[in-house]
Amino acid sequence: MGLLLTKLMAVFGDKDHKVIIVGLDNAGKTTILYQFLTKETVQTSPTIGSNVEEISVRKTRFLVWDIGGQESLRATWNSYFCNTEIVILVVDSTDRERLNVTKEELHCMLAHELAPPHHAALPPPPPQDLHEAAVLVLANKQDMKGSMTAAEISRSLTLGAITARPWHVQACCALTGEGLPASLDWMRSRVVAN
Ligand code: G3D
Repeated sequence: MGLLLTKLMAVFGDKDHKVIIVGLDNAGKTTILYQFLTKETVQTSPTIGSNVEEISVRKTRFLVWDIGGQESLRATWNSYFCNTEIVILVVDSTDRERLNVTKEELHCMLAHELAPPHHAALPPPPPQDLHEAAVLVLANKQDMKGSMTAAEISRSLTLGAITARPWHVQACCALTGEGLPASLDWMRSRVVAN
């Protein structure tokens, strides 16, 4: 009964689902978030803060946190992990040189564990790591000549090694929005499935 109720609540939009967007600087994170917000099929709410936006996809609401990708900010990524259901990793598909850095950041992030303080008399606190988060990799800038395919990026990031959580790679172009509706559909299907 509880599971059924949870699924119904996801379908009918009773809950916000937390999403974080990560990726190296210049990958296209901000452009993608802007595209999500301007798609006709997506209803939006006014900006909540400078880096968090609410996106509603057929009554499923996502709170999307755009986290800066510069090297100095990457150390702060883990402070956003708590309760995250989906991690969107944006990759500049033309940036072959830094794909290895992206790979390291991704696997380091997924391995991150933070044991919150727990008192025996209290119920256990929610997990603070990305234990239950699904991963969506956006192979962005597909419009550019020589860009790597989604399959190449998947291989280079060794996504096949991720076995404990759902993941998906989507080719896209943030400038035209191509590939983004399919991404939102996948995100929705993940949270409804849970
Ligand atoms: P970030 O938020 O990850 O740092 P931005 O990245 O969204 O600021 O994008 C960085 C640059 O890449 C921007 O160019 C943006 O227009 C461009 N860009 C983003 N997505 C695409 C895409 O799909 N195709 C192409 N060709 N360019 C893209 P500027 O020139 O403003 O720095």
